[in-house]
Amino acid sequence: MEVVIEDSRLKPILEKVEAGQRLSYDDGVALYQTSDILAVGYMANLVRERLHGSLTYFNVNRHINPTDVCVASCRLCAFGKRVKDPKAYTMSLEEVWHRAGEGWSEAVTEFHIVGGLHPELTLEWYCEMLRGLKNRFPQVHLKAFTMVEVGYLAQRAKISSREVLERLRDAGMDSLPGGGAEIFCDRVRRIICDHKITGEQWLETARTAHQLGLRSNCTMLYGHIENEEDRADHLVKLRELQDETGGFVTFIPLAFHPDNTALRHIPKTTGFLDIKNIAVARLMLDNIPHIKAYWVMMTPRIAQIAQRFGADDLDGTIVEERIYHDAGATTTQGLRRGELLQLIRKAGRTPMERDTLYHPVERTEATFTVLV
Ligand code: V47
Repeated sequence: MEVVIEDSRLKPILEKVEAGQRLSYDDGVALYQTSDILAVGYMANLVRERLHGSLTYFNVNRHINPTDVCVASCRLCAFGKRVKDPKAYTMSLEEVWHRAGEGWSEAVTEFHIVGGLHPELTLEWYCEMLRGLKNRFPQVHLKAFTMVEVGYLAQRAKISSREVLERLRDAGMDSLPGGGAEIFCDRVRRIICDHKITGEQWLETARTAHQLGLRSNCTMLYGHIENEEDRADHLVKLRELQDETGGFVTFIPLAFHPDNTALRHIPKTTGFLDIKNIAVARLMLDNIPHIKAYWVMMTPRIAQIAQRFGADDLDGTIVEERIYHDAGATTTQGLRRGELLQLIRKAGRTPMERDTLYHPVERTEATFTVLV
């Protein structure tokens, strides 16, 4: 098929994509700089269809955020609260277990568990939470704790991140979500999240998790004060680690939501930038199997279009989302399984329900079987 390329800088990139060759950091910058979204999308779709054909994956999951108390006070975040803030909350273990059971009729296959950096909750408390969830919901995959939470628990318990990961794994943690990576560039990190672990530490913790046999996701926060070079650098660093460990399952580009944050003067991202980030990620991350268009963050409408611009996943039913809604997300809190199916089918894609590690899930009414 003859592709119309408006931006001549993209021609050598198209040749590489057609030949299945790896793109360079400079190619990444050029892709971020161009306005030729159709050419970028054409290339990303080519790669996406090579990998996944017409399938779009989704899962039936539930988010659980046990606490919003956080010592980090990141400028990018509207979710974290000071321990003395009257609006802050921390669930008891019983509440976490009870909350997990709500919405059970949809036969959840994954709990996605993340929270703030609480100065008093101990590693043992988190292990108890995981054990309690596994006892009550043995068939549900526990995708829990960002690399940032792992780093903080290690600091507080005065043990290594490796030991924390081992303890959490032994208590029932099955994999880790991709949050907290933000953008690896120190200059930007100092402004948007200066009290968090460094980019290097995030990568090192992910490396350790993968060495222990745990899989994880990865993310990049865009649309704040980063530039195109910072984004290309972030993707190349993830790609390098993936060459080494093979432990990343899915990449999720996260659009910055400014409301109620210390960076509220920054305008919201546009649909154009959101789609571009999906497509460039698909092209640069040739060794990460899945690119997720997280519908909460990009809206179901844009996440649906993204299925033709490089994405092969929409995330899941979620049920109750706090991090983005505290920062001004206007999307609904959760979607029903049927709504996800409809979005995917109307994009001309074939829906495939998956578990966290992309095993197909087969359903009869409210029961399910993971086909391993
Ligand atoms: O770690 C925080 C980001 C992340 C804001 O692994 C913000 O499957 C935008 O990581 N505006 C949490 N972003 C979400 C996340 C995630 C979501 C869905 C699926 C998966 C997965 C992971 O959201 C945080 C931080 O990077 N974040 N505040 C904000 N105001």
